[in-house]
Amino acid sequence: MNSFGKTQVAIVGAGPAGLLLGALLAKAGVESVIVEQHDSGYVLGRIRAGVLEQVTVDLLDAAGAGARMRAEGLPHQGIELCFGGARHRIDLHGLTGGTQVMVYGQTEVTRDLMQLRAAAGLPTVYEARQVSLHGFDGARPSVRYTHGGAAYELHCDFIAGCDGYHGVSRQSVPAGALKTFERVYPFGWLGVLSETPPVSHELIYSNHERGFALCSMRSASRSRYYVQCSSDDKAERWSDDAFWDELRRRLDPAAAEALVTGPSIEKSIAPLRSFVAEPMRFGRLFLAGDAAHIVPPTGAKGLNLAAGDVGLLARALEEHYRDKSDAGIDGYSERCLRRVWRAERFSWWFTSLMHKFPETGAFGQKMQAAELDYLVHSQAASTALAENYVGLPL
Ligand code: FAS
Ligand code: PHB
Repeated sequence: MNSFGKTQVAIVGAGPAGLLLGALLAKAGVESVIVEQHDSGYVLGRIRAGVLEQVTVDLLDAAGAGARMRAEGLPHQGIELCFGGARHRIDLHGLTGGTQVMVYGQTEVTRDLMQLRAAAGLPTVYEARQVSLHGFDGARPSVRYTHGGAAYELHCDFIAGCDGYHGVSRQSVPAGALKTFERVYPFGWLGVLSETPPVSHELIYSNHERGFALCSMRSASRSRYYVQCSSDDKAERWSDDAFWDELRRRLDPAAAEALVTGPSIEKSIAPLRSFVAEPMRFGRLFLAGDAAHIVPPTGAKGLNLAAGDVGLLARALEEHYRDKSDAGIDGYSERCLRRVWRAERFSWWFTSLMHKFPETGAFGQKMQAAELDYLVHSQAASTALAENYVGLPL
């Protein structure tokens, strides 16, 4: 077996969590090697999140990857809730003392981080196969993989498992050491990306008797839309016209009228689940991002939680190397999980409020309508939504 050599931190996964961690560690003078199973084009081809919290914006700036986000991102100061045929604005900025969110696609975040890493000449092994983690319960962990038919072993001080829900890192932890919590929702989101101007300048979250819908965007000319669909639905069953017709049905008349439709450039169905694995540290292995937790995308938390995890992990590893202190490392899991569970609660609550469940029925729909009516007419309730939506401090 060839040895790739040694590094300080081996990062498994080149999604936003792995790439942002690598960039923050580089700023702190900590070496890393990223091992990724796919090629960079595949990673960039996944259309996912669209809303960045201020914490994430600040971490991207700190990592040196914020310039294009600042130039092309869309600062948003409110969202709209649509129900009963009308829209109601939630003034995120006014209700949270001036905090806003940034609309900037995960694909662009990933692209910026990839380019930053490549420009710095930092090593990323793409198309790594048969990745396995070893020795993280001792002092000499390593990551093994094959690449181009040859076998490699990367020796390191620490392993960061940033390889998502289906990754190898969480699965490498002895089953008895993990406690998992999960809720799978009885529906999915059918998402469409189109080169059309957004229907509104802010996001619209719609609760409708036919099901949930979301109007989002990537720029002034590129829109992202979602409609709730059944768990066993298939994207290929939906023509573009069928999607646009269903979206219109779930919006208020003004938005339905204003909707500009066009050919889909991407169409996919995302399953919805809430999931947490505790703890997030095992000896010299740290889990971060989707490898440790999943939220339904209703609250736009997934990518932002991943950023928060790696922000805390980078700080902890910097303290280890610079200050010879392991206080951050020892407190990593507890600090992350407090933020994770608060985001899990908000995402579950917002999903429960906005979607049609098999058991919702006429009474359940009245309860949702009453809660929405209270929410948009109570400053206290709107503030609770706003401060959770813009994100809690790191
Ligand atoms: P990721 O899954 O993004 O990245 C993990 C990386 O590890 C991948 O590149 C993968 O190829 C790699 N990997 C996996 N196994 C490996 C192995 N064995 N060896 C090496 N590499 C391996 N969040 C939102 O906020 N809003 C949304 O609208 C939204 N929509 C989503 C839609 C879908 C279909 C999915 C799956 C998620 C969505 N999310 C959304 C959540 C999403 O944005 C995640 O939170 C975000 O990608 C988390 O980033 P990472 O933790 O880096 O995980
Ligand atoms: C998106 O733009 O993809 C998006 C925005 C907000 C969400 C979920 C997805 O809550």
